Amino acid sequence: MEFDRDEIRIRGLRIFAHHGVLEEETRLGQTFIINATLFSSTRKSGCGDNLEDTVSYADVCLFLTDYLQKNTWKLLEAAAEHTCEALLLAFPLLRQVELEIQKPSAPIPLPFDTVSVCIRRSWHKAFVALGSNLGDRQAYLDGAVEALRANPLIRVRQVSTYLITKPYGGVEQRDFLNAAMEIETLYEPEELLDALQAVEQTAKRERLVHWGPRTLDLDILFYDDLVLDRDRLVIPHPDLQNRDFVLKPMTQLAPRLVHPIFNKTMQDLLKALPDG
Ligand code: PH2
Ligand code: MG
Ligand code: MG
Repeated sequence: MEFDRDEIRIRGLRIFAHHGVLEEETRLGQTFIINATLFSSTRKSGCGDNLEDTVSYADVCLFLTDYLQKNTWKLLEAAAEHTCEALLLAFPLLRQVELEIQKPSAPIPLPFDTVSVCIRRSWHKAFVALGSNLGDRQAYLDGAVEALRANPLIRVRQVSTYLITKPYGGVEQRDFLNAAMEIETLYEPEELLDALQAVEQTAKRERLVHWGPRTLDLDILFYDDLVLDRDRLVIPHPDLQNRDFVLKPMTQLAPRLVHPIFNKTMQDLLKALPDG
């Protein structure tokens, strides 16, 4: 990870394509100029001198040309967004990409050099808590892991063991089965929440009692080292430091992961619990 800030740079790649809002742009086409910065560790390929250990800039140029010629978008924003995602999915060693798409012949009746959109997109590391205390609890957790594995924008890296835990929070209910998982994702935090809630829905999750029984509960614990407080979503999960059913599986997955607010590792937070 330390060397993921290494950069492989592509400058001035010219691609004739058909993106644009105006009808004549999509009909006639024009030249687009691409600048791309590929963030990927070059340590291994630098020391070993093997092409298989790096992202080939030639392959990326061919991919960009093919992808931007096969598709048409009205907006440069859409072309850039889709192209970044396609690159990050197609090149496994690519952690992050910065992509600029210039349109030097854009239909603007004024003298100008170029217009462009430049965006940066990357894989994010997140941890998700899983819980169930209704029906076939193991089948609900298995199904959730499977559903997330099937989503191309999520890569499941690790799943903890499943733990039977006493209900926490004062509501009388059946014991839970709990776990945690480490993922990499191209989703932004709220998009990840939407994806998790869609999986909860497939388990027929009904929100009847706050903190009450549920077939499937999927909560975002951490997202990179982000601290976020929005109406729908608080990251890190605001109560995880009090929950052994979260800290135990997290200690399996990432014992030395540091909580970005408390500055304590998962194993230290677990030890600090009353019966930890
Ligand atoms: N989830 C809750 C409330 N209480 N208790 C356990 N043991 N496990 C849970 O996942 C859990 C809970 C609200 O999400
Ligand atoms: Mg929960
Ligand atoms: Mg929840």
